Amino acid sequence: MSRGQRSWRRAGWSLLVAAALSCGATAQSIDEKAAMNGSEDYQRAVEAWLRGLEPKVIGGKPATAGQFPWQVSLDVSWISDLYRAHFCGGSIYADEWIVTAAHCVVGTRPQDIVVTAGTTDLTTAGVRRNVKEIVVIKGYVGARKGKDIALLRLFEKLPLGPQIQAIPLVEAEGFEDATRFTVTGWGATSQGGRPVRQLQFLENLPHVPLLQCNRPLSYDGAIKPDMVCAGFAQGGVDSCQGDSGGPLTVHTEQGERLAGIVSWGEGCGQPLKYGVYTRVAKYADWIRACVASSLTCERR
Ligand code: 4AZ
Repeated sequence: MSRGQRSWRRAGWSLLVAAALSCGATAQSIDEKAAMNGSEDYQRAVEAWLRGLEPKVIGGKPATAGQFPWQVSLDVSWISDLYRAHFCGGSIYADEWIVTAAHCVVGTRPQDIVVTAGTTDLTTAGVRRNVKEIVVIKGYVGARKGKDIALLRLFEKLPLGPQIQAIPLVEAEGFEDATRFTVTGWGATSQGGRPVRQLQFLENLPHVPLLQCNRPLSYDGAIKPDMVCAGFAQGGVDSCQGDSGGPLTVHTEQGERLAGIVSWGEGCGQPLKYGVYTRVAKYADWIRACVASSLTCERR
């Protein structure tokens, strides 16, 4: 490597470290001076650690039956292999209403989707329901532009019980810096991987304030106020493809509350590329209006 290349690399590397440090998530465990200097091998080791070591995402754990009774799977209705049919997640808002991401269902007809509730294992049928109506919010154009929210009205009510429960929406639109979320899904456990059979959960996922998520090395201003970011600066732990539409929850004194919907991100588990979620509290009035009268709420 030439001297010039080396100093360029060093500058880029310093930026990465500076960005990671200013993100705070690694600040307690990183020695700033030591990370910026040191031999190339030293730097390589720190860099590998900062980058999360493995491109493996989620780093989640398998859920037990009834642990996330609001989680549903959206399945392609005409694929009989339940595992292969899974294409997105969703959350039970009420016995006949599912909250999901607009990007999961836009351009899809109700008869193309079946909702599976009451199981953590995709290969176990649980309770299945056809969809009567898909309500995509007015103004939705693409997940990266925001408004990534939709509702599914089921043909028949779900039988609420220990394994099937609705989750209330979080009331506050904002979150403390120290908020920790939980995300669940059957999505890929590695970037580009296949969905998994057993529902996975990831807890203690740090909230990432909008200002931080909008920094140049993260999303450089693309994060809108109706999005929430969550994850670690060093990456390695994240939601991924197949988790979309599913719940990001927060623990409150009253119990678990729906805080977000898995929406998008650049890759999965990449350093500084946090997971991006729909900020559900911004749409609480819209959801209530649709549930009261789906024909008159603002829909696409
Ligand atoms: C996706 O492609 C996707 N890391 C969902 C979530 C994330 C990235 C991609 C967040 O559906």
